[in-house]
Amino acid sequence: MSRVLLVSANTMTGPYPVYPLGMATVAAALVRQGHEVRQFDVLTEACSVPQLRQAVREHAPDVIGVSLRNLDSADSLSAEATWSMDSARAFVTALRDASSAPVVLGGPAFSLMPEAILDYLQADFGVVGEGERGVCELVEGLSRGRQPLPRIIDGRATPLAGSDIEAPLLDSALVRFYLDQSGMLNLQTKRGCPWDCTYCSYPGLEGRGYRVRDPAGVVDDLRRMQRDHAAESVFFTDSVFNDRNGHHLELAEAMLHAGIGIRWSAFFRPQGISRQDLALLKRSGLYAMEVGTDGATDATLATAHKGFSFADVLEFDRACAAEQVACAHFVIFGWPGETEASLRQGLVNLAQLKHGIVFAFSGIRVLPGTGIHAQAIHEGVVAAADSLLRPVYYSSPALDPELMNATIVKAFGDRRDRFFPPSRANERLAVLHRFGYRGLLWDRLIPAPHPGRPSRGRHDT
Ligand code: B12
Repeated sequence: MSRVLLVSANTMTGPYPVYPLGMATVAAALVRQGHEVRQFDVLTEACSVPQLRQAVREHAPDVIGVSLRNLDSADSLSAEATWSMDSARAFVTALRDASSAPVVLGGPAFSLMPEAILDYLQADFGVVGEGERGVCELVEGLSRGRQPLPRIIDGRATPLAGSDIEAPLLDSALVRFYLDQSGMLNLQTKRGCPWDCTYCSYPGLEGRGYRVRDPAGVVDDLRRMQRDHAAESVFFTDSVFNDRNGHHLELAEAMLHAGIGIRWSAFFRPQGISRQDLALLKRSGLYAMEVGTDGATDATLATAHKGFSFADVLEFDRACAAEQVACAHFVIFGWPGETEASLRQGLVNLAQLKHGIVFAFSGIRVLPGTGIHAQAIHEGVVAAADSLLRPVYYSSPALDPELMNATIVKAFGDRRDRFFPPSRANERLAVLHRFGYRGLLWDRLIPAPHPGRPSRGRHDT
């Protein structure tokens, strides 16, 4: 048995503070193997280095694991200000000062550029991709003095079956903090993403094949969240919730059958979802959808390899309006080949969305191994050897970024349901938060229906 201190180093609070689910999942795997685990979240401790040192003194760990969730905001207009690797380095330095235990890194940010982050943070080991097996292997190897241990273990090499995905080990003190801050917990119902969107890191992080959890297991976790923590709302963190095989519908049926009654939200793909599907999902507790629309014209959707057209997006919008489910479209401008004409067409297209909020991004965060990365190297935007640790953005050379940004600002005007840059929404959400509202909050910004249209009903969060 080893003593393991896990540290979530995430300091970001926008759009709301997110429960450190990765750390909780790794904690569950370690506890199952008989290790003694303490979970420390820098955010709940006001990012205080002295508190971190005290946790090290109290727990006297044999191994320290640090979970790295975000590199930066992935929004070109706020990325530098939100770059998280310096604060993560300060936490690792503090851990090293306070303890001689080896430091193991993991988490989605780490997995995107492991070598560069391991070097920058001066840590000892890292696990890329899913962490359950890798972290247990390392902790056991270290306790047995096994030599040499690999500096980086690739957790994706031997992926867990869906049925073996751990239920997270939630920490009551952390749960209280996050329920107070955001009113919501989170849970993963499957891993993997089969889509091929050119900018996206998700298939690289979780693999391309779906690995689905048994709906009964998910229902058990939800029940535990209700029973032990009085949770009323949850975000399913799957890369894309509506999968082609209908697992999401089976899960909705299971939640309904079990009478769970928890309110939930997730990421959706705006395609292949009928009104009946939406009605079922809504009956099971769905109240709002975050939609990976990404492109605003057929041309940019094709460049992004989204596999759907803007007509699909409009059909999805109509279904959401008819079923009264709030949705937020995340849209990027600046795709390869984007011109002033395609930008203007995209803005006209977005104006046709009657029911949803739009968050628009300017340029695309270049992440290793993505199609946009190859394009950026090809166009000389980045050197092939660039680690991409510091935020780098791709934006079409055929469109001046300042003109693009000014055109988006003008098109959105003072609409309450259009946000550019996306960080503008955080200010609005913070106001709602101060008034005591909890939840996603953007769903409260959808304008009331016009007279003569059917009423939407309230989306209580
Ligand atoms: C769901 C999600 C969201 C939801 C979260 C909702 C919620 N209530 O939880 C929302 C929409 C709010 C969101 C927001 C943001 N997100 Co997000 N999100 C995700 C997503 C899809 C899943 C994250 C998740 O929970 N996975 C499930 C858990 C169980 O997995 P995990 O954390 O990866 O943990 C596993 C491993 O990483 C590893 N591990 C984790 N910790 C540790 C520790 C150790 C020691 C070890 C060994 C292993 C290990 O083991 C775990 C179990 O296998 C990922 C992409 C992806 N597919 O991973 C992006 C992702 C994490 N998000 C990202 C970003 C950028 C953001 C935002 C900054 C965007 C923005 N501008 O608002 C914000 C930040 C929010 C915040 N306050 O921190 C980036 C982060 C990397 C980067 N580019 O910087 C990702 C990777 C997507 C991307 N663009 O590449 N996000």
